[in-house]
Parts: sequence; C-alpha cells; structure tokens
Amino acid sequence: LPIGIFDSGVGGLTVLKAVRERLPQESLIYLGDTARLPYGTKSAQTVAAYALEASRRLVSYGIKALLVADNTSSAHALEALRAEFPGLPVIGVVEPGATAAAAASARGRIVVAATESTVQAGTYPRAILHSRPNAQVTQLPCPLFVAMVEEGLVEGDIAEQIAHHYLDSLFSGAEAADCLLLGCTHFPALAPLFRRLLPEVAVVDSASTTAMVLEDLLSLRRLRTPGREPGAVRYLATDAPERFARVARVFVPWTIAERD
Ligand code: DGN
Repeated sequence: LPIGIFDSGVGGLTVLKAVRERLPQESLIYLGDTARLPYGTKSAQTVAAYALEASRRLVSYGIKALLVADNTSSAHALEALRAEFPGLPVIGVVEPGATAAAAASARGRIVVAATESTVQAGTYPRAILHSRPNAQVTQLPCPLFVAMVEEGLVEGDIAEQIAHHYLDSLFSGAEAADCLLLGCTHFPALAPLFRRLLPEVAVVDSASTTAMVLEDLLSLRRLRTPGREPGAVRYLATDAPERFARVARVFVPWTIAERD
C-alpha cells in the first residue's frame, strides 16, 4: 500500500520531495485540497473539519500511513485525525520540526515562521518547549511569504524586501534569535534566501526531519517496502489541476502532469 500525504494545496510537495529522497521505494499518493485552500487563514474548527474530510478521501484509496504535510492541519487537527483512523499511523510536521529546531538552536532563541492559523494554535511553541524547556520562542505569522512563493518570487528585490520586513527586528540586536524554524510548507522554497540574508542563523525546515520520523515509524511497524525499485507517485487535487501543476514547479524539480 502507498503512504498518503495530505496538504491544503501544493506546498506539501516539499514534504513529498523529502520523503521521496529518503524512501524512494515507497509508493506515495498525494492529495492537495486546492478547492479549499488556504487553510492558513481559517479557524481551528474549519481547518479540522477540512483536514478530516480530505484525509477520509485519501484513506479511502487504501494507505498504510497518513502523513499530514500541512502545518496548519498538523497544528490543529492531528489528534482528531488519529482518533478518526485508529490503527493507521498518522504523523504531522510540527513535532519533527520543533524537535529539529530545539536541537539546532545555539542559544535557544527560536523564531517560528508560519501561517496565522498555525500561530494561533500555539502547537509549535508547546512542542519546542517540550524538547527544550528554557527556549525563548517567538511566533511570526507571515502570510505574504505564502503568496510570494506561489508567485515564484523566491529571490530578487521584492522577495528580499518582504523578508527584511518580517525578519529584521527579530534577528538583530542583543536579543537576536539564532534559529528560524520554517513552520509552513511553502517556506523551504525561501530557505536559500533566508540563509543568505541571515548567515549566522540556523534555518530549520521540518520536511527532512519528518521524512526521518516517517522512516523510523515504518520500520518500527514493519511497514517498509523492501527493494530498490522506485515506488509510484500519484497526485490528486480537489480543484484546478492546471494551477496545481504550474505552482508545483516552484516546489519540485520534476513535472507533474495536469491529469494524473
Ligand atoms: N500548507 C499551509 C501550511 O503549511 O500551513 C500553507 C498554505 C496555506 O494554507 N496558507
């Protein structure tokens, strides 16, 4: 059976890519709930209801594990999803990302960049403080980064100005943070820009850590697919496959057919 990967839209392809690199022999089925995106500006109840509905659809295809790539759904709905599908391993991106940031930060001054809805949930600070109780965590809602990435503005003047707008005050002065946790599916596309603007700062993206956690979980439950043959990857979107295929180019270096 494949691993199901769920996201509110296209950005979760950053997580799919990390899983593909780490576990190439696994078949994957990706569902982007493009009809209802963005989740990042919606209330907790709405996000949880949408995440449940989309995940039910993914589960109906037959999957051996559910990976919630969407940070907003991971922040609000992970427990509800685990309760809905007892026996199915369900993992999100918040805990792996928080653990990685807690380990990567030199002085424990961590900024979590995320959508407004993820910030409201407060799940990232809770998870970071669980790993590193004396950390100083600041949450930074940055909706413009999402739009920017979808427009392909990941470098250049506009991208730099918006990055300065959000980041400058937190990463300067005596109290400057030393770690930037990318708490949104879209932000790994901006990681090269952030690393260039903030060379002293540890920029942590949860996608690769989540792929590691998934690997451990599959091994533990004896669900790994043996062999080296690459698994199949299937993409589903609840709306506008043309836009999905176009925006996907920002996130993965391969082409996704409009009808898959
Ligand atoms: N996938 C969302 C997240 O990781 O929070 C970002 C896109 C959105 O819904 N705004």
